[in-house]
Amino acid sequence: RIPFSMLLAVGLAATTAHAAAADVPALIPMPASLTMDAGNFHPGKTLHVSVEGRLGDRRAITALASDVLREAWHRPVGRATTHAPADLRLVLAPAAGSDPESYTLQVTKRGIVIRAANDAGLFYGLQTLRQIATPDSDARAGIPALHIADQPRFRYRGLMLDSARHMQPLAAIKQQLDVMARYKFNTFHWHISDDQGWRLEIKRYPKLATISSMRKETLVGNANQGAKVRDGIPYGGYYTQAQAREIVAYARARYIEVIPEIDMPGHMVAALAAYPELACTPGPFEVMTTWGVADDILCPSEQTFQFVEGVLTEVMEVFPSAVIHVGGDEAPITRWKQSALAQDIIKREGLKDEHALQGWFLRRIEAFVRAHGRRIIGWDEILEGGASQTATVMSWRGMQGGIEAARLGHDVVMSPTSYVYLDYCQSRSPDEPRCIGGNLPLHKVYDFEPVPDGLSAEQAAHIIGGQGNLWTEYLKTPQTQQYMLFPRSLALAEVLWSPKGARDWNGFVQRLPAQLAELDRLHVSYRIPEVQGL
Ligand code: TNX
Repeated sequence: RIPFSMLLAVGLAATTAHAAAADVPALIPMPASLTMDAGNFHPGKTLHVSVEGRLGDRRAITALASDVLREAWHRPVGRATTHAPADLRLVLAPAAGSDPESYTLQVTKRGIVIRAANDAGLFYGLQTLRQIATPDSDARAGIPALHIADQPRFRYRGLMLDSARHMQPLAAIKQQLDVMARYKFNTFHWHISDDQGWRLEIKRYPKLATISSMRKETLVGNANQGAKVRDGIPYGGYYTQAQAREIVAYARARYIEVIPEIDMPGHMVAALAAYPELACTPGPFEVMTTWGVADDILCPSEQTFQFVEGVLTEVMEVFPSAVIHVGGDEAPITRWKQSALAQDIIKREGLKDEHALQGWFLRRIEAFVRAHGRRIIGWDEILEGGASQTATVMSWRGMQGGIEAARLGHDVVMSPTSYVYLDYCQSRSPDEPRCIGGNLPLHKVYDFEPVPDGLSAEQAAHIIGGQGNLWTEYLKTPQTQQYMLFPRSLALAEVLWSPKGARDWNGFVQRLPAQLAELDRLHVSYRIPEVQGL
């Protein structure tokens, strides 16, 4: 066999690569290094697993290993003994790699060994093994001998789900987390508040659940385009704190951190509907049934700070994430210009204008969050009013915000509309679910490069990763949401995990069918992409 690394190096013509492809497993994301060796490993009648070293959660890792083997070959799995040597060895070796998510995976005729410095590495090694020893595969064929040494390119590999515009049953969120783990995503950004609905129970502010979570009718049109579609069917719901904790635990068991977002000071109309005293004008307000950018935002009063701090206190109790997302996007200054209270603060604090006031507002919130041992992350607008250096910037209006932020020394997550807005259209076909606009076919997501040219090495190191965003204005069901998510998130998975030099569209397309089959097994919907051979 030809070492796979050689195939990459010489960039063989597609036909030749195809001849070797029979043995090269269809891995997504492609590991940092993969070499094919001679021979195969054949599973015996019973499969034995050994665990060496002090794992953080030995039971969970062992259970996952057994599942992977059992799903692949449907043979009993037991613990290795002196009489029954291990077919799969999981070895925790502190020196195995410096990256906390790295691992090595070796398959020889005698068996499989996964080595890592900690549980996360073993977990990712097992995800890779699952793609090599695919479920329900032919045990007689076995799996090819190979050697993988792998680690992620980026430490932040995220997907955002908007549960505000339309919410999802817990089972659908868990299913998404299952798929994310298989493709080595490690961050789930959960957008749980917006103009069109507030989705988390807050005990201090019970009307967020009773009033802010309910809207009068369906959400169809963009307010800015004057759409008015009335169907009179109420829509609503929220997650209890217990349910949110369930999601956090489910994600954590898959090495995924949940970052909650409470969007402020804009995108707050649903909260204002319940607590109009937080606005600059008397109201009343209604939970919005159109989407877009609303003029009504939080007024920077002491009452507002009390509200936000109360909400964030409960949010931090439920979500243990190191960072809390505080939004910061699309907050028009219209109301603050007209507000005596806002103008007084501007004068008192010697601020330049309303944008500086938004900076002041968010810095105050940030100080609160930091006093609780966490940091904030916000959309790139947070730069406009001046954000403190410990704030991470999520660059969505293109890459420029992220570039500026990296130059200023902020950590940056790149999430530009043009490459990773998964609510954007995948084609112009009338069969598509209704999409927001843009044009974001699979290959464009695959072309996403999170680290732009022109940054120094130190600045580039501030780009900690990237994220795909699924906004759900038009996506009502888990099925249509999955259609938008897959397979585009698989392209993103490879962008965020694999080395830049391993990026290979033709190779990705060849590996994709095996992974679409995996999505089928998981009963996950996806769009069949228009690429040759599918
Ligand atoms: C902009 S991205 C928004 C969202 C919308 C999205 C639609 C961002 C920070 N704000 O409120 O859902 O566009 O693509």
